[in-house]
Amino acid sequence: MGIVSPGFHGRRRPDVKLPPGQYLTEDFPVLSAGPTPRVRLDHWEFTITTEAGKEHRWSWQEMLALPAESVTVDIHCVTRWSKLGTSWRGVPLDTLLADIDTAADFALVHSYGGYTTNLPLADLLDGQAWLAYGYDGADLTAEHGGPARLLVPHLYFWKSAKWVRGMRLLLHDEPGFWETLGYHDYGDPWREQRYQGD
Ligand SMILES: Nc1nc2c(c(=O)[nH]1)N[C@H]1C(S)=C(S)[C@@H](COP(=O)(O)O)O[C@H]1N2
Ligand SMILES: [Mo]
Repeated sequence: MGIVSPGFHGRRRPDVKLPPGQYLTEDFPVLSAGPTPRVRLDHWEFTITTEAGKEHRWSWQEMLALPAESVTVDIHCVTRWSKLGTSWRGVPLDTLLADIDTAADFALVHSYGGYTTNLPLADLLDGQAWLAYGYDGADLTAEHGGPARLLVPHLYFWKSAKWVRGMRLLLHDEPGFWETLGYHDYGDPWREQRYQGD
C-alpha cells in the first residue's frame, strides 16, 4: 500500500514478539492512501448505523465524556514494519456498541476522506478495539488519524482506520478499500494474511 514516508530504517533481528515477515521500527511511519482530511471538532461525529438503519451518533464532546482507557499495544503494518509498545488513549468499542441492538456479524468502517475497511464485529468487541484520540500522552496528530482513529492492534494496521467517522453494521461481509484491491479480508499478522488467498 502507498508508502508516504519510506525514510525509516528497520532492524532485522529475531524476536518472538514479531509476527512472521515483519521487522522492527522505532519510528512511526505515516501511511495514508490520500490527503489528510482536516476535521473540525465541532463538526466531528461518530455514527454507528445498524443493519436495520438505526443510527447512533456521538458528537466530539459526547465521545470524550465516555470512559476512556490507556492501552499499550504492538502494531503491525502489512508493508512489514512493526512497532512495539505504542501507547494510546481512547474509548473501547465495547462501550460504543454496548446498547446497540444488532444481529450483524460484520462492520464496514468509514473515514472522513472516504477510506473504508471491513472487520468481523466480534473483532471490535471484548477489549480488542478502541476509538483512539490520544497517542503517547498527547492528542493524536492529524497525520496519524486525529482527531480520532480506530485502533485494532491484533489485525494488520490497515484495519485501524484513521480519521474514522463511523461504521455500518452488516449481516453480510463487504470489502473495504484495500480489501477490494486484493488485500486479505481478515488480515491476521500472526497467520501472515496479507493478500487474498494467504
Ligand atoms: N483513513 C485511512 N486510514 C488508514 C489508512 C489510510 O490510508 N486512510 N492507511 C492504513 C494503513 S495501510 C496503515 S499501515 C495505517 C497507518 O497508520 P499511521 O499512518 O498512523 O502509521 O493506517 C491505516 N488507516
Ligand atoms: Mo499499512
